[in-house]
Amino acid sequence: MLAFVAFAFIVLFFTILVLIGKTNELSEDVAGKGMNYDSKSKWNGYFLLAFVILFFISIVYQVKLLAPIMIPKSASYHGDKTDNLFYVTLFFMTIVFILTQFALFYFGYRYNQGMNKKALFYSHNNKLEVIGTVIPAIVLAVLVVMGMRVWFQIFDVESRDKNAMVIEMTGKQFQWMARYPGPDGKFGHRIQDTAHITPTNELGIDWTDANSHDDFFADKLVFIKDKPVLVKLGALDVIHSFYLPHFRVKMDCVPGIPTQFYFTPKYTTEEMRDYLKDLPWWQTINPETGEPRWKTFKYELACAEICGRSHYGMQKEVVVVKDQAAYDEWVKKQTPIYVAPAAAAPADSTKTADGGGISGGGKTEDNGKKVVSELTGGTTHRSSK
Ligand SMILES: [Cu+2]
Repeated sequence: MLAFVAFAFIVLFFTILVLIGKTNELSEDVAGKGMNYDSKSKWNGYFLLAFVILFFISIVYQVKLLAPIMIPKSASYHGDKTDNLFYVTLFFMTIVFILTQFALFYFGYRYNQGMNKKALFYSHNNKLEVIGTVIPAIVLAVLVVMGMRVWFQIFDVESRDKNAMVIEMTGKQFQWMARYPGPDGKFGHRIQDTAHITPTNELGIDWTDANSHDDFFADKLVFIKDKPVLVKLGALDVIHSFYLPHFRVKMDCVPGIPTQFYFTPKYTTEEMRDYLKDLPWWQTINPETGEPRWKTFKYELACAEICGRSHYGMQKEVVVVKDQAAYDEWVKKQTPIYVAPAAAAPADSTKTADGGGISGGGKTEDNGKKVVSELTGGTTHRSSK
């Protein structure tokens, strides 16, 4: 409310200023004095100069104010490289921004209109053209080459660690289905046809594939420090975007087009909290929890594609643990999808006609196999894992 009143006040203030100016002009006209262009354009020039100076001061102020609450340092290895790229780009763009914006307003001041001034006709200057073309071309070429190098390093399939931990993320309106391969490290196949994709098996997991029996859905993402992660991405309805801001990871999830992202976490959640503990803003109390902000810091997964009404709700907590043992401990506590069916169905649900209950109520493997083969008539369309 206060913001609205303040905004209304500012609008009113400037409207009154403009009206006073107009009235002034009209009264001068009526008095037969004619327009005093020289003085008016001189004042316009002063205002332009004042504006650009205030504008720069406000930018410095905002950076000082907001920089401490910006996202902290990168929590992944490749993230350091993309951050570095960002800062190099920002450096060049800041120079260009200051020069061009200052020139824009300064010229308005310096060459304001005057009754006795004569405009300079200046059609061409080869030297200026060359400088204005070559310098930006060199700077942009350097930025593009740097960007491509980093891009190829991040997406270099060949040099990937074959032992990377693989998880499968599927976005749907409005939640993430985070499938882990379970202790065996292998995902069960998915059969993407109408018989297998059911309300309780939205991914079409093939229960006849024994690898699927220990796959589980996680309510938060757990990674291991220094262990590479390959995230396989998909979507069931519209485009979503897998975004781990702290890890500088972002990739779209497109229905029908598999995408992926490969990265390595660098700091555990605890280590990141330890780091934030020394930063002033993170020491302030979070009114929601009554504790210092660093204490409740969490890595976060968000959807970065506006995918519908509850887009903002597509979040998950991300935890980085220190070693394999801590991870295994967490895996042990998870319930396989095969045993506990998708969230929609209660744990003791019985078998249903659509086969969705195969995974419910501890059905035996044989039972599952039988139903699946009945449903598919023996033909299966296997998707990639
Ligand atoms: Cu989404």
